[in-house]
Amino acid sequence: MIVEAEYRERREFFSRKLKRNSVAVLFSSEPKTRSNDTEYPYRQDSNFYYMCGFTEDRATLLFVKGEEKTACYLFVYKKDKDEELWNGKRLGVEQAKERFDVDDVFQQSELASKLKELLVEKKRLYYDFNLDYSKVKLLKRYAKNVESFHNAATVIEKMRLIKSPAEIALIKKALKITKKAHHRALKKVVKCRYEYELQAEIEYLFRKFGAQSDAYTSIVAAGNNANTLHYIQNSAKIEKNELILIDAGCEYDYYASDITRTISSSGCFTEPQKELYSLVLAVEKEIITMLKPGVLRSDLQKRAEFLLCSGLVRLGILQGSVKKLLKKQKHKKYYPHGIGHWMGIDVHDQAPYKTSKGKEIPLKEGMVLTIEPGIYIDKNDRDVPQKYRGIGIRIEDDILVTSDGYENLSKGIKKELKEIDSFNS
Ligand SMILES: [Mn+2]
Repeated sequence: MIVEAEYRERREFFSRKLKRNSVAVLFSSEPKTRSNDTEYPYRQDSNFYYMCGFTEDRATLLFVKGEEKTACYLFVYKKDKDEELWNGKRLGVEQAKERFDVDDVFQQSELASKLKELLVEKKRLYYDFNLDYSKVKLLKRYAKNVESFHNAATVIEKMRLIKSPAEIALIKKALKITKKAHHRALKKVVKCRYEYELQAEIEYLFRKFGAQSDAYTSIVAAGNNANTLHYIQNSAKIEKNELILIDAGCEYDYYASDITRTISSSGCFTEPQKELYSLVLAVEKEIITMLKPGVLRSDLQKRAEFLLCSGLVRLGILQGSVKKLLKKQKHKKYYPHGIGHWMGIDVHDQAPYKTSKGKEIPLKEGMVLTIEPGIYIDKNDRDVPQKYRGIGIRIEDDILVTSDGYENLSKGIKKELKEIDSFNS
């Protein structure tokens, strides 16, 4: 759990980053219609959540900075008996005043007049440049005297790069549940006839152990389906002796986990499957050991590509000198994606990879990223020995960068061949 004192610290840090004579506005996300009068489950805007932890819609955070001091106001939707009958209790102004350590709390209906009053005298306006057009229009209507516009999201997303101990604890909690789910998949796989049955086994455990949802749509891809990188239909029949790529992680209290394991439908790997799997696993393990402060993600990418390409040559999938193959990007056909991404409130955490000057940001203590090499060989790829066709493998873990190295937060989710091969026999 993240306590109010930590949210307050974040708001104070954000305030210090604001230029003098400015207003910053952060909106809650809009409910999204699924059809007619039915909505998708509501999820708070990630940056808004990061700044206050408030999960209601129709809320706004407003920062007003003068020459030095900054005031922070929260706007919340009013308590309304009729609305609460349908959609549940709201906090309302009075309780929000008790819960949030802000300078004042108002009703959301007062926002427009407050903005109008404040923006007459302030020169700078911060808001999320990805904001819905309707809200941008509202802001611009009152911003006639504003001289410059700044992206509030850029400031917050930079803060989100480094995770606090409380955030890491939540990611660990999410991973604890995700671990159980992947182990259940391993146990149930031979009994599942369709990909969705396996998906159900995994997601059953997400909910059973209190995760609010998945952190992204689960990928359960049997056989050649694993070669479609974002395969989410999960509708195909599972055949005997196929590998099944499972990319699934739960979200717990707004924090993601992101784990991929590749297991066998029959519980036993064939020789060619073992060869490819061992290669991907060896690469994944070596890249993880490289993690420490100062390292660049592009170095990890290069090393992973070198190792995978060398392995593909060794197995006779690529021919020629590794150096030349890499130069001509021949390996990209079998490993077309990145080595990993930031993770946190979002599974692909909205945090920068480069500085404002375009320089790559090196790893620092407190960052959390995934490491996820893979090999994908299409069933119709005639350039590859028959025995390897139709196999897609990815192995992914979630890693915390520590002061002198790394901590594998998803350690213990089985991935060694001896742990997952013949698991059922
Ligand atoms: Mn990932």
